[in-house]
Amino acid sequence: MNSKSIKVPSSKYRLPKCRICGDYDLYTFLKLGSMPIPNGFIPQNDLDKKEFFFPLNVCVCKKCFLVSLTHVIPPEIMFKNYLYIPSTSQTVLSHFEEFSKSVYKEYSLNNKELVVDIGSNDGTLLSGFKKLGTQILGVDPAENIVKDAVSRGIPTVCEFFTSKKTKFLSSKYGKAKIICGTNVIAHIDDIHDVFEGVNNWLDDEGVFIMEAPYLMDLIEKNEFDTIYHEHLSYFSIKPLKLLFEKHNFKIIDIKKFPIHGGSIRVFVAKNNSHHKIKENVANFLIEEEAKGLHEIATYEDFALRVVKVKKNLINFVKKIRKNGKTIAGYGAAAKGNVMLNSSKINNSQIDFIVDSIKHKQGKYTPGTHIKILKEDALLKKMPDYTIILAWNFAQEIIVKNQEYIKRGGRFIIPVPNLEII
Ligand code: JHZ
Repeated sequence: MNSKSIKVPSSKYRLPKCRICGDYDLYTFLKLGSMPIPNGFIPQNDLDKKEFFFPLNVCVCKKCFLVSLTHVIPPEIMFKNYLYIPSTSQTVLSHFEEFSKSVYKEYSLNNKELVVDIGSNDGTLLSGFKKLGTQILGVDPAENIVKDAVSRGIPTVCEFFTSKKTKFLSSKYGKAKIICGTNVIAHIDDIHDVFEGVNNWLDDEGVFIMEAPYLMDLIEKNEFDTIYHEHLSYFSIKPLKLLFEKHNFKIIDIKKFPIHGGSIRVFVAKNNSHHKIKENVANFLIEEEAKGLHEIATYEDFALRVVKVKKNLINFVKKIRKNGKTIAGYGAAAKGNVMLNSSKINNSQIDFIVDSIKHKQGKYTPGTHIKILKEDALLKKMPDYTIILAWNFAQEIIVKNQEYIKRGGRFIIPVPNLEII
């Protein structure tokens, strides 16, 4: 923090009760400190403007075991002008291609049926369904990104998804056979309203499909930096099942994917629909219980490991800077900003970060003010070490940067435990 930093008091934006079951017994197990919103990249001209720092703590509900942030920053602050774009990563493109193809096949979709995507971003997922021939419609509040999506031929309504709006959308566009929500349900505070909306819009035999990072992976692999202001909830199956039951839905299937450090794809249908519940749904619940996701001690142990991971990175950075070596970052990911801010590593230790997203290039990272450059800066500047802040794409990044390694550059992966490649 510096003289331009404004710390938002902890009394503001507090989560009053569990978002799913409404219980008040919330146990805060990890405090990452105050930091700016993680996608709040700063243009050079704004560097001397005020920067707001919001608390970043995480708690678990002792009744239903939903993990949530203790504070809820208004969505207008985070999502109206958004800089996260999935289509820049080959890993994400392949993942979404598999998504559309497998869903199209499994639910025997046809060219009359409508697929809706909540938080459709630049339309990457919907473009797969479009190619397969279904009707498509995106709903997303980010004005800058919706413009891009529409110009690429992805019809998109620029709105937050609310139950009130779904009544109108459903009558205008017809019932949806599939409604998707990938990496978006965790971003919404009033999830009960979302499922009221899904109920309004979804065909009686339709399927809602959500995808989100899985709490089990987050805990087991020390992925603490995926905890940030945008992600209000960290899902496991037990609280999700309760949420869906409250809205007369049933979970019919769950699949696991390695994307974003480990994600679950949860398939949900109306209680009265013909869809049968697959056996694996019960297995998820059994495994969560067995692995301690319903015990406070599991969360306390995780918090202790987080302290270790941060300490290892801080000590490593100090040591190599002391030896006169240079360090860069790879991927100005939101999670990277959590890693840097919570470890208090800034532009005095990291010289620059490279990133493939055009909108991020030339800007500075929130809180730590490290300049973001194009990916080709890595070979031009040849830093001795490069921390892969977008560690979820480490494989893709290492494969395409063999020349950097050949010339003596070394990659660092900070989680689950610091690793030098
Ligand atoms: P990436 C996002 O988090 C945002 P973030 C969101 N809140 C969410 O829920 C999670 O994903 C799941 C760059 N990069 O995707 C691009 C390269 O430069 O991990 C991105 O800026 N070169 C919706 O922001 C960043 O890394 C490459 O070759 O943590 C990755 O960000 C590749 C592959 C990526 O998301």
